[in-house]
Amino acid sequence: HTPPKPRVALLGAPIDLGASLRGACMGPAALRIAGLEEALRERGFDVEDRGDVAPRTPAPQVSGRGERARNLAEIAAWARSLSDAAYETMRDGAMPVFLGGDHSLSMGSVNGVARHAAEAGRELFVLWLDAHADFNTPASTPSGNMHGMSAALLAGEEGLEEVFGDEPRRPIDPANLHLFGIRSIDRDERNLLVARGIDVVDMRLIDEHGASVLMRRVLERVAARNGMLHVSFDLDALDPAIAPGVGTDVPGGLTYREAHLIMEMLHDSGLVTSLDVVELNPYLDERGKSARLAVDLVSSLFGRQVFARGPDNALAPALP
Ligand code: B3U
Ligand code: MN
Ligand code: MN
Repeated sequence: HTPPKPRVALLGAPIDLGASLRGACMGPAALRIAGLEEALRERGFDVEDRGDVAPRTPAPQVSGRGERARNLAEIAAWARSLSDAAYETMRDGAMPVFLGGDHSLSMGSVNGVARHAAEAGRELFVLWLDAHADFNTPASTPSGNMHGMSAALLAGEEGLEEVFGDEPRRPIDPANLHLFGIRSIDRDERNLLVARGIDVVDMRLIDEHGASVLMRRVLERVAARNGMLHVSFDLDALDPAIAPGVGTDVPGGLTYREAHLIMEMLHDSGLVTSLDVVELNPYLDERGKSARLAVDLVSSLFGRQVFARGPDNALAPALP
């Protein structure tokens, strides 16, 4: 008999008030039009598109921080409903894939995943693929944009208590946050990253050592601790030449080949239990190029490959 197909739930989060430029609210629609659901079905998954998550009504007691945390009440309304959606999806045994939307959505998605992991007695790890560290707080931010604060909130930094208010907030262990692909950090943000000892794999490290060595280092750590792995994939981690459809592009990003390798290694690890695909801005894209690449990369993460790899994949194939 055949084992049951793994279940994947697609959840749209059309949110763009966390960014400076509008347009990422069209991201979920573009990912759907680019064929995400069909691509996953082709990989043998039981895919359910749950449509877009509805945000809560913004709570009046969320006072807002003006220019220090722009649109705080709206972001909080999204974070609370996304947290519940992530938690409930995982509790019901499906793998949630969040379609963004700007990166502030991960405040909700990862918080919900962390709630589930805690209940299941499993340790949660987060791989944050991004050009930016997203480790600002209202005190450090130069822009007030909340998509630049999501990793900080998730790692338990202060100043964003109003996002969840009295609702369950479950920070992740800062030692389990792995930033990857980074090449743009603000001054005070850098100081905070250093003070907290966050693992930052910047492009210099990737250039010197290669993406595979640095990925294996993370994957081995997660596997050794029987962890769950959430991947938060900001498309601006990719080089803007291959993914122009993002609001804050930074040159010198991951190449097409590096990005696919990362996704293939994630698949082979068998460790990924939830995913965000964020910051796709179709208003800035070029004829669907970034949306299609995103779907391609997610296909790799879900197992599409040219040739199956064995468990000894860390070694180059032996010659006779
Ligand atoms: N670090 C800057 C820029 C930024 C962060 N995330 C994105 N842009 N996408 C900030 O505004 O916090
Ligand atoms: Mn980001
Ligand atoms: Mn980014």
